[in-house]
Amino acid sequence: MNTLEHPAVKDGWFREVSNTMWPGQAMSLRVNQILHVEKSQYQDILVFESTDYGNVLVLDGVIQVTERDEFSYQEMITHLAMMSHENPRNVLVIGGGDGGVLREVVKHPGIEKVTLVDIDEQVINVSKKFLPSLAVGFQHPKVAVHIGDGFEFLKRNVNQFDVIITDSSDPEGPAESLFQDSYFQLVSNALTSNGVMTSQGECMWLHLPLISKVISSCKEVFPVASYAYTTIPTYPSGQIGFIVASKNKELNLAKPLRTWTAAEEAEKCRYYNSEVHEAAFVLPNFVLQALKSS
Ligand code: SPM
Repeated sequence: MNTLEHPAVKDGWFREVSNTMWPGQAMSLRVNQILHVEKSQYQDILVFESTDYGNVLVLDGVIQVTERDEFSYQEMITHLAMMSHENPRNVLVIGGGDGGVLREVVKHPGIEKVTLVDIDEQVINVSKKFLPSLAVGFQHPKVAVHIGDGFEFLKRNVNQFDVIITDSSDPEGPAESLFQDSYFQLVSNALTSNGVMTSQGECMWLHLPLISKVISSCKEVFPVASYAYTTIPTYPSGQIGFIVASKNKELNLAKPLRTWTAAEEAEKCRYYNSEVHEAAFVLPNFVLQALKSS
């Protein structure tokens, strides 16, 4: 009999509460069984099987992925950047320990190397066990894994990567440094001349001051930077954004430089296509207004 317990699971429901990041609201998912509970060196790790969203990975009480809707986030954070570069060969993923972004990057046949840097090896191990459809990304022969701090890794790598994807958790916890001004300078230094980056960019319904600050930091470093977003039912308010920026000053981020055929799009992706790429940069007025000063 499974006797695992976790403080965020009560009466058969998981509840995602954060009084600082999304006060007064909480996403709940019905739990079939708790699969894994652990305190790693960096964070609290919970994996449970839900009744309707497949297996769910939770770090420090915050949903990172569910098997049912993860494709929306992983495809968008990856292909918004990859399709904005003419020929991405060397790619860096910071965070992304579940492997889902790797799975998406290697859908581009021109890839020569993908390096993933995650601080917490236990997230990778747990994902390999409980999220095999994401962790399949680790099996690709062009993938190299480095366990360590992404911020420190960037300091040692200059002018190396065509695309850098920062698939982080939220700024409260081990990912805090990945939202700082100095982080984006390091990302820029590590990119090649027309390099492109995407970063987990938080929710426009909840975090506009943070988004505005991050866009403003990126605009100091990159000639083009913008906010784009996707819909996803299990992130707070059903929406999450991406900070997209490039060293290519001619680039219109909202027009992909490369496109797949409709047949390729249908075969490779469940969410991303070239029209969704363009639409992701169309922002409502309250967001435009808030980002005006950034
Ligand atoms: N590969 C997927 C990892 C998920 N990384 C992003 C997780 C964000 C979770 N918090 C969302 C809160 C939005 N404000």
